[in-house]
Amino acid sequence: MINQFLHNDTIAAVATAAGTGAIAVIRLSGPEAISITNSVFKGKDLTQQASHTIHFGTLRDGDKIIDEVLISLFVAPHSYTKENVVEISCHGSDFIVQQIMQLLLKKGARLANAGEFTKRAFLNGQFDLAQAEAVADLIASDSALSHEVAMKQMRGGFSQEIKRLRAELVHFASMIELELDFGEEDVEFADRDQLRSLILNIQQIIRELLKSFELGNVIKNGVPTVIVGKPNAGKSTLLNKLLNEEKAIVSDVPGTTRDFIEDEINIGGITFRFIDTAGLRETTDKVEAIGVERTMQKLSQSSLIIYLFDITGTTPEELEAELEKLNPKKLPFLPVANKIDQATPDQLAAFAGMAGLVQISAAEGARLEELKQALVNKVNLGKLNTQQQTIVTNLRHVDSLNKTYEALDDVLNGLGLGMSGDLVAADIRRALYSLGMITGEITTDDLLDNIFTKFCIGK
Ligand SMILES: Nc1nc2c(ncn2[C@@H]2O[C@H](COP(=O)(O)OP(=O)(O)OP(=O)(O)O)[C@@H](O)[C@H]2O)c(=O)[nH]1
Ligand SMILES: [Mg+2]
Repeated sequence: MINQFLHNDTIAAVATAAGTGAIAVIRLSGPEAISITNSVFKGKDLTQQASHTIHFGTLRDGDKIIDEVLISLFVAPHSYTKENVVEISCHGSDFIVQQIMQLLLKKGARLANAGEFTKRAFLNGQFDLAQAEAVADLIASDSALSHEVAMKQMRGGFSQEIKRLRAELVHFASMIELELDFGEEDVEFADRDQLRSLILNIQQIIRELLKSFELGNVIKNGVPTVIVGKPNAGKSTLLNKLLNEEKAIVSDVPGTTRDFIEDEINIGGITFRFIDTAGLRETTDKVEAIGVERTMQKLSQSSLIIYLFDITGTTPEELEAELEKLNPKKLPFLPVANKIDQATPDQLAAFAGMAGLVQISAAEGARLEELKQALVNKVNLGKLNTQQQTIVTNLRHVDSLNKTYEALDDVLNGLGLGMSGDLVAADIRRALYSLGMITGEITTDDLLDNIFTKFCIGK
């Protein structure tokens, strides 16, 4: 599918983030990328230069010099998009960048849409759809693990696995379709037992991939960790300490926090999304009551609960009862005793033997490292081997895998009932269709729009 003229317009966009920086990069892609740049460039004749070369010169609007720049040339098909690509490195002022952009648009370039460079790269066969999506994940990656998983997907690990499954199914689909050509003669080219065991095998692999999404989701989106407890337990104080920022209001008035407040931090390579909530109590205050309601909602949506209590005002029995009441669904939780700085030796001793309990002073920031370690242990990514295991991180892929699985169930049922080849073939094709959606062998305009508009402009 290599065809540099698949798109006949030339797109341009700023590839670096807005704001003042040392340099900024403007990128062009399309048949006229080099000639348009050349028309405003004073230096060597860019149309005569080899691919992968860099040229110093000035960009001019008529006689006016806009900037001194470096031009990187990538001649089709040896570029990210497989089209002619130019990258202009200019000085990082928004004003200069806008002047250059206007000049390029005046000379015939079109402003690129979000993700359009990567979309062109995909359409021109540079990589498949799952790899293109990984480019966005890579840009968004904010922890060692999310980076590692995105990098692996971008380099094609996940795609290989899907393509292998698909190729095996294609083989059977074509054998069955061959039978259909023979019509009356009652031949079986596709060995039904072999087909059945292949499908069971593929389903097993799909189950593992789907299971990996639990982790994949954590890696990509972080672990939603809700901090709950009675009013004045010190929840907001703890949130602020964890974030190292005065994010939530702290006061000695019980019922200070009404809405939930959340932010992310990275602990030991894992992103935790901490959510501070309104303290739990019966209240007649209308606003606070809504806050408590929301706390209960957040509680059911989170993956991990920190139950924070004031050790100076709580007995072990009260704690047990509270946890029982709060967590009927038995979500993973971490009981945390706060205000040990003010606790009497008796109060500390009362909780000393309690398994899994962490004791801290949020106000003094004491023993926070222990708390962090306990959080990491709870998520337990220790078992994870990101090197070997393929991890699904994308909801769209999960959806396609589920649909594939269902279609394969139908194939198995069909085989069990001795259904005719054309019906079995139709179910296999349905499975192929869903699998093909992942890597982009099958695409629709809507699907592509959906994926690429989530990219930033210039990528
Ligand atoms: N001595 C001591 N006081 C603390 C500690 N942590 C919090 N406090 C105090 O406890 C009071 C309540 O703290 P907050 O963080 O507002 O408590 P909260 O759990 O968010 O309370 P609500 O938002 O009302 O539910 C404040 O006066 C804090 O300074 C601690 O570790 N030791
Ligand atoms: Mg609070």
